[in-house]
Amino acid sequence: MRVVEATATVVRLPLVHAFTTSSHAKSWLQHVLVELVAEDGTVGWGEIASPSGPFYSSETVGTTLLVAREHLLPALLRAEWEHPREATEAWRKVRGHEFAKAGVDAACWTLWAQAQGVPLATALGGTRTEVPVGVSLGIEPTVDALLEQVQLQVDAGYGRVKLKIAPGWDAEPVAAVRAAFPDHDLHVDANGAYPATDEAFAVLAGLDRYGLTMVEQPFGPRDFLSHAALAERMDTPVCLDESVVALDDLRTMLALRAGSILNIKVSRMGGLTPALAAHDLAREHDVPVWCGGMHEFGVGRAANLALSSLPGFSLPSDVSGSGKYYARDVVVPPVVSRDGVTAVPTGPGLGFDVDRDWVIANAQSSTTFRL
Ligand code: OSB
Ligand code: MG
Repeated sequence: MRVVEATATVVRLPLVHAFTTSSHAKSWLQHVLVELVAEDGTVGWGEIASPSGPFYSSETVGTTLLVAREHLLPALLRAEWEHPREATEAWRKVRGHEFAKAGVDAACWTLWAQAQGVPLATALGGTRTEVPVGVSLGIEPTVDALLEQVQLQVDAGYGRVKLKIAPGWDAEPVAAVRAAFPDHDLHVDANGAYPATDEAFAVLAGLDRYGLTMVEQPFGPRDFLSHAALAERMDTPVCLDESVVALDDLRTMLALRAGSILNIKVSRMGGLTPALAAHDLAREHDVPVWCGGMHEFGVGRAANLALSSLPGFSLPSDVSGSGKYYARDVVVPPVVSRDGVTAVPTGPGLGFDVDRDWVIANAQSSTTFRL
């Protein structure tokens, strides 16, 4: 295949409910939609889901646009490829910038699936027709406000709830949610907010009493050793997110026993191609995986859903319905979850229609490249 036109469009969507993590608060998101057009007119979409600020990773919307514009898209426009895996070879020499790569890689995959006339999930090797999903809840101003949010999502049918924690917002909210929902599948995510101190180890190990499914990324991204030490000390499984941006990081996690569950994020790992490789390696080592999210709009959400249909994704993924975050999505109809599952679409390519007119009318900026 040959891509003859590539467009990067910045779209901003307001969140229905403000979301706060250990690092920052947001009430809207700004993602970059990548639209590729092949020689024969086939279209593929991908989403660069980087946060605006460099707090989850070092990337920002600005850096992803720069790298896509100056490196990834020009390289892709020069490439001739038969399979999306070969397309990613075009930017093999670009180090880092995983979010930027992920949006372009996913667009290549949806383009290829569309050209083959198969659903993206099938193109990736997915086998499930529906995916169990959970929700991620941010830090709230009060424990009561958090309980209200959990109730809202439990009522919406979500069987797994993940709570964001941070030093000072951990045992107390977790104890309250556990008391109110004694049998629910609960897990916590610290986004690397804890220092590797004795006090932090004690607080985290103390969470064992709440029967959590996992504790996700308590320490900094590069700190595999503290994760390994905590995993040794805790009964609750440790899951890595920010630490694993490349397959080599997963090898390190396995070798050091720094985690026993992997959160695979398409954005964090640089696309569906590396995400598939991580899935395969984790599966070889009997490490359960689930698909994490970055509050994706419909395009990225559809890619996450397709990926989650692979057999190794044995834990609920963060692919809740679009409505958990957005009143208005960029795909029509939006991604919908019922009773804690999201159906994998059966149509070719992305399986959701991008509302192109709305995207163009609401774009903050748009840049097109042609061969
Ligand atoms: O760590 O999973 C995370 C959102 C922004 C940054 C980091 C994370 C998250 C989420 C969102 O938890 C989950 C979702 O997209 O539903
Ligand atoms: Mg996380």
